[in-house]
Amino acid sequence: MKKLLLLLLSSITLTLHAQEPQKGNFDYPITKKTSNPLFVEFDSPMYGSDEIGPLYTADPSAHVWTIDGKEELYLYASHDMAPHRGCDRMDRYHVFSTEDMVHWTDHGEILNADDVREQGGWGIEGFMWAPDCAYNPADETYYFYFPHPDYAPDGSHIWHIGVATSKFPDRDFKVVGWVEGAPSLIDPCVFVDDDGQPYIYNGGGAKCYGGKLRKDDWTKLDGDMKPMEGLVDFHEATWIHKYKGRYYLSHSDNNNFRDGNQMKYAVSDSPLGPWKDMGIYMYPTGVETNHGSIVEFRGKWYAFYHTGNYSGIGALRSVCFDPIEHDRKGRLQIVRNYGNPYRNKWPVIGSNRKHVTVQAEHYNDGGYHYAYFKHRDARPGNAPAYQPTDEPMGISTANGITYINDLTKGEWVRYSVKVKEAGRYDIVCTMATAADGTKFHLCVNGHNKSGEVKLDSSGWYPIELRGIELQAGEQYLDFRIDSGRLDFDRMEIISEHTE
Ligand code: FUB
Repeated sequence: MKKLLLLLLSSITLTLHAQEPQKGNFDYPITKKTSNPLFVEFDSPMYGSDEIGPLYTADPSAHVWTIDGKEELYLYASHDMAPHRGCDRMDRYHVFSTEDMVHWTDHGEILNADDVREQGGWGIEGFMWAPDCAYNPADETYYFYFPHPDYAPDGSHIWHIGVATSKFPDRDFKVVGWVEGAPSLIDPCVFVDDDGQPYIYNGGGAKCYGGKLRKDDWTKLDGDMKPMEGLVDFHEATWIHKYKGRYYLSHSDNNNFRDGNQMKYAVSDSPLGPWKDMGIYMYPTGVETNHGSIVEFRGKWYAFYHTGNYSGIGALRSVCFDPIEHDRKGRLQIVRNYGNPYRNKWPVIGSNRKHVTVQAEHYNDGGYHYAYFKHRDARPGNAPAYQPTDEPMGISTANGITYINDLTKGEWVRYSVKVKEAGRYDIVCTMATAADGTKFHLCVNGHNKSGEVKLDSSGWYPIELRGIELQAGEQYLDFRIDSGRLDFDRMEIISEHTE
């Protein structure tokens, strides 16, 4: 996201002349059954036009509010607009709620960049990035915090943490100003401790700050915000939750410059640190950014995040969630958003199993988003480049060979394996292509381990991926297609030093 911040500074004049955002003409609230990736069944106006497309959401901030005696999960999200221009057309926020994690209500737009200019007299077009919301029982008011750029007195641009308030969690938010004194950084998070003390955090580009809000005025700091100490490889997307009396600060790491952000966390006995780094709780999901929130709802813990697993595009993201667990020592377990092996049987490699064959059609169970990504034709009038289908992968049999046919650009397919011994393995894939310039890469637990692999002849032939490093334990292998068309028959995983 650092790249985007730099881009923002250089492209600001362009964005000022962008077209007026469309508000859409929908009759909210709208309730639908939806599953990962969430909310794409809801319609959204596209940026600067009257066309309708899927609703893309990012940066989920999940809270459980008790309303009329009933617990409901509310989700505040930013809104990726199609057609995208990086993240700079994100000019509005939607709020969603659910009682059962299956049926979700879209309450519609709660604030946009125009509102900030009209009601607050500040701000520029677009750039309504990752928000958060907090409820103050003392004044029965919801406080919505949003990062948004404005002009500094010297004409440069700075980020404010804007505040809008309402008596309702899902409507009537009015801009009341910004948090004076907060550093010019993105991604606010407000955590309210059990004693009612609100804390505010923000951060980006490797800096994370935290401080107290005034108990009697949740729009103002109580003292200065200070750098959070002890975090390792912090990028952005701060989120705080409390578990068994300890504070957990989760955030994205800087792996966006390689394969995509991983989600990490650190713990402390105090809401403002110092923090002890505890490592990763989610692997990269195939797009540059990730942004999470962790929340308990009706006795279960959930990790919210976003992926590009609907559009195939990193700037047209969709919010997702999966269960997350703390182990007996309070350590967060890796979120299982990668399916399970075919028929729940892990191919085992290493130790006395030096050579394992996995048939391509035996990809992970769990379906689309967890185990594969496949396109279908775009809906009419609805321009995004890719749209997935939840049909299984295309399987063909010819000349006694059963294989996955015709994997195309952006598609991927996943295989979980169990590795007995960490080490380097050769992975020999039997593949074919009918198109020039067919390329793919292999990711292990979301990390590109093969670099670009090119297929340069037709007919079945072995592609040797030499010395792929595998850690011990469960690992998942994604074959991600970068261009062309690829048929995939099988892979053999071979311990490097034994064959
Ligand atoms: O969505 C815009 C920005 O991308 C957010 O503020 C970051 O957390 C990253 O998700």
